Amino acid sequence: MGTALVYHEDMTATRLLWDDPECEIERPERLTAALDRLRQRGLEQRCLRLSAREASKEELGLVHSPEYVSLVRKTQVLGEEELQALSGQFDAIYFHPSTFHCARLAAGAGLQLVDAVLTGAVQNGLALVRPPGHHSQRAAANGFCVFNNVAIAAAHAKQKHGLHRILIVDWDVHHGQGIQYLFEDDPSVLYFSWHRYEHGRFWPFLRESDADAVGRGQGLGFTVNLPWNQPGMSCQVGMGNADYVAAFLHLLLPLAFEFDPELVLVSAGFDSAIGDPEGQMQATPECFAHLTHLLQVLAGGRVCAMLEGGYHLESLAESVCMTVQALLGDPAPPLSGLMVPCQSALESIQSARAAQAPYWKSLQLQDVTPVPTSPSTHSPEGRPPPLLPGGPMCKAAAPAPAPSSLLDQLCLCPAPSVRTTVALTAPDITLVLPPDVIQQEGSALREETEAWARPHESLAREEALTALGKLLYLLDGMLDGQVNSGIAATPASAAAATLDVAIQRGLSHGAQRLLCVALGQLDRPPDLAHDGRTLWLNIGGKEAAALSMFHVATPLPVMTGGFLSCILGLVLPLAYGFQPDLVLVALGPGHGLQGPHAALLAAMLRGLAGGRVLALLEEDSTPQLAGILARVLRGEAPPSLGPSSVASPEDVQALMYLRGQLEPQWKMLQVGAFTPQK
Ligand code: X5A
Ligand code: ZN
Repeated sequence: MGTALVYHEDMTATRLLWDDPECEIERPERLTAALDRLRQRGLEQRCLRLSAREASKEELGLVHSPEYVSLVRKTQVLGEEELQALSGQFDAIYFHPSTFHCARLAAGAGLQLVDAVLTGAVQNGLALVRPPGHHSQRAAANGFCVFNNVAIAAAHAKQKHGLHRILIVDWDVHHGQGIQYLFEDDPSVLYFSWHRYEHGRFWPFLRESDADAVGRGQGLGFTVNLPWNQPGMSCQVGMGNADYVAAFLHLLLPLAFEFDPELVLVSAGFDSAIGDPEGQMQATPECFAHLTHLLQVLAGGRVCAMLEGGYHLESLAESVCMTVQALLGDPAPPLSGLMVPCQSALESIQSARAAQAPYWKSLQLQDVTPVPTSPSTHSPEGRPPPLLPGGPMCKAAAPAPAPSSLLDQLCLCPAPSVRTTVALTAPDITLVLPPDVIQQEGSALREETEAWARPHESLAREEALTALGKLLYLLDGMLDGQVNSGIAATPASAAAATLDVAIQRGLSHGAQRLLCVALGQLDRPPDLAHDGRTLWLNIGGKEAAALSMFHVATPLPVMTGGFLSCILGLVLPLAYGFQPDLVLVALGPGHGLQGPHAALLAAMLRGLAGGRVLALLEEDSTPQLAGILARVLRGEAPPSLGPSSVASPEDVQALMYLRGQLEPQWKMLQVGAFTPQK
């Protein structure tokens, strides 16, 4: 569907005309550096270029007072001294004769982006703008911000497009207090901001930036603040990749899914990236690909990002590229560094969760349910006692229309750039693997397939052998980097054996760490080595059990809410902690997953291993299921799940139990600073 890039070179005009050490970092090169890098990387060329227009007086009036707008208008004709005097009336602000024009273009760029996305012209996009917006208030400029670009875009989306639920994610390192003030009593706008806070000792030094500011009146619970405080001994410098991902998994995303936004606006400041003089944080540019990727599972992928801060030109340019790459659907590069959130970050996440818990069902059960303790689980291999009764019954799948003909061909779809994907039933098949590559008697692949199949009785049949041959061909393509992800079909009777071979083959052909997410009745292959190279996660086990830190089983959650907490609270924290270089996701017998749930799982797992995800489906899966998986693996957004139900008490218990078992080894599972008692 496409990604818009909204820009106008006039926005490079505004600049600081006098000496002001606080403001000098907000300079024109910020835009040119970002744009040049996008061109160099060939990313700009892949976007739909839109030229920014000026926002009208009425549009600015959606959030600003007429008096303030005319005050800014008058700066066009002021001399340098008058400009400086007026600037001095605001905190961290400079005006330039071009400021009014630039600020109207910046706000207009956001409006064009929102219009392009909401009319369906594009799926998502980025507006590269100056001056930034999120500190600006109804009648005040603040923190380099003149008009509140993102707030105007949100108000416009409500007024002109009739939206009822808009999520604003402010990942700039400063608190967007301007956005908070404008929507604090409005339940139709959920505002999330993380920010350097240091217990109030960091600019803008506001009490209302703390986690206990949660909105007011009808808007209670629709303001979410995550203040980063001075990191302690465990992390000397600022927050890093693990802290950011943990904040998304354990705080933002549970609320966002419950909110079910129709549109996501991002106050995309990159002063939260490594190297920035303001933020002093540690997150690498790749992290912004992950954050963007994670947001794309919301609102049917309608994500509009608008530049806010970001003052280290190199870090800014790289981070902008990562964001645009993710918007284009390219897989995110793996995150570097140990994925262990620091203590101070966990404390912040915990206090924000506690402050929000009264307003969000997705946070309630989890934090009040005591963690079940188990007497015999001190050794990681020690089997915990059975805790839960049998998993929920899976609904029998509806009879599939003429399945074998659809799932019978293996199709390779080498897309441009990195996002090469293999699929079975994608509507846009570009290359079909000739069946004789696999079936030819005496061909190398045929012989290898037979060798792999030999130990498995269930792989003796010709159909099973052919399916295995296709899968191995596909897996090789992925391991050599020719294709990025894929879907392979297996006969139901051979699901376990095929998966077993896929794991062995992956490990013997270059995968260092292989994550296997097995849905339904699939047991861990008995001959699989316990060497820490494979993380086996079965969703659909009879009971929650952590047989080792690399062998985890949990029942299939019954409700959407339970499914989401399983993905966000268990699967992704383990996956991000493990840092696999290959992911297998197998929908085995009785997996019971509906298309949208399977799509969400696949879409989110695509954030791991550079998007190297191989999905194994049963041959008689519906073509709809195969199609939807093919699309998300190619980078399309999964459909939104709609309003989510609450997790069942059993699902919450299973999650809490596993968290208690696994937290000591898998630190990404932690949702708070206080480890549950053992
Ligand atoms: C948009 C933005 C920061 C202002 C910092 C003033 N503003 N010390 O990042
Ligand atoms: Zn900032």
